Amino acid sequence: MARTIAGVDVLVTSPSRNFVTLKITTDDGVVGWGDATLNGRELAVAAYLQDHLASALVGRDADRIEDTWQYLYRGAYWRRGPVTMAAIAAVDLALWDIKGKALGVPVYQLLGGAVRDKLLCYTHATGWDVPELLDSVERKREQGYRAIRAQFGVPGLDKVYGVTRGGAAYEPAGRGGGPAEEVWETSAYLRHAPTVLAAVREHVGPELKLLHDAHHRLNPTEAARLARSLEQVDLFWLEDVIPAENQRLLRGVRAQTTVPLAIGEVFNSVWDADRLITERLIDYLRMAVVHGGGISHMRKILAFAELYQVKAGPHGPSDVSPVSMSASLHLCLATTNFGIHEFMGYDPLVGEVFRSSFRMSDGYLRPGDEPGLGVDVDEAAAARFPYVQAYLPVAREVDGTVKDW
Ligand code: CS2
Ligand code: MG
Repeated sequence: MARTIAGVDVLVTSPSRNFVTLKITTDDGVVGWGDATLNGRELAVAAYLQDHLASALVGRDADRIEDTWQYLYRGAYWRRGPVTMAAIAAVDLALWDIKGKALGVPVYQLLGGAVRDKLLCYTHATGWDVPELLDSVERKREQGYRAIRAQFGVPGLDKVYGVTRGGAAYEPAGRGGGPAEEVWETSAYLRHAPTVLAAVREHVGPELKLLHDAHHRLNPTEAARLARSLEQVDLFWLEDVIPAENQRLLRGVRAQTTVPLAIGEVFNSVWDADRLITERLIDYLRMAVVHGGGISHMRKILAFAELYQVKAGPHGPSDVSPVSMSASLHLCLATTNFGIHEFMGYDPLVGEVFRSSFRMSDGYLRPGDEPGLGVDVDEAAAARFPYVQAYLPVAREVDGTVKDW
């Protein structure tokens, strides 16, 4: 007797920041949770789910995860894109959660079982100047992190991606009102970055894994110049050196440097990365299960990437909810070509809504072992935090030209 989908509900909640969560309930009362959070465009995905998918899902066989994925992807006619793939991901994660709960096993066991005991993770250190950045790095080292991303201020600019002042936590989406605008100057950044990152490496010694995110801002020539200037810093990876739409442009950067390259957090299907993988233009693929169509699509992409020795380096900022964070950990625990997982941590308010069993200790993440994905959502608590319109910033060059943020 098939277990069928009886209820599909979308929760939009904002405990310190917005999250969109899908709740699927089966006819025998099993509840599965999926994440549909797309930072700055949350309501678009919520509408896609509640206005276009919910009614088509009710009555479907909840065990048919792959069939449902194909039904939502190929059956939509209009394919791919962050909104569509986040909506499909939410359904996919919820169905994997249901299957694990119904069978009494954690989802990683359904994916072939663990291939490792723990998952190396990295977190964010931020500082406007070198002393502040080094303080932030030290605080993260004291928490046990073995890998740390360093982001820093740029002389002459008053706002920079990933950087706060006074050690405050960084949340990119500004709440209320429209998108904030930030001025960016690549030449100032290129002059400054090598000095700061060399100072960090000098301070921490050779062991600590250091990462840096260029956040889509450079052209291939600038990216090659930056990478070459960082060769001696021994980065674990240099992230998003160029906007990723034109994958072929990375060939020039790859040919100029041996610094490991990571790209993909804005990707949402295998077609965004196929050339980067088959030409091995990247070392790490940054796609998150919530933005990459869920576990069902991501596990195929990572199996494909394994053939080219490209490893998973999943996106894991504050805007990837604990539901997809947990799903990603289950997937990565069962994935051989895993490299490192981003883990920014969450505001304490998030824990009032999402009760998750994954843990970070001594620089490694571990998912829980209870059936399903290991996250419970407190709907009453979620209702206490209504949606607050929030936008990611828009960047402009000094002359006013819009720039990749
Ligand atoms: C960043 C993110 O974590 C990262 O690597 O690129 O902070 C990104 O800016 C946000 O997830 C956008 O919502
Ligand atoms: Mg990034």
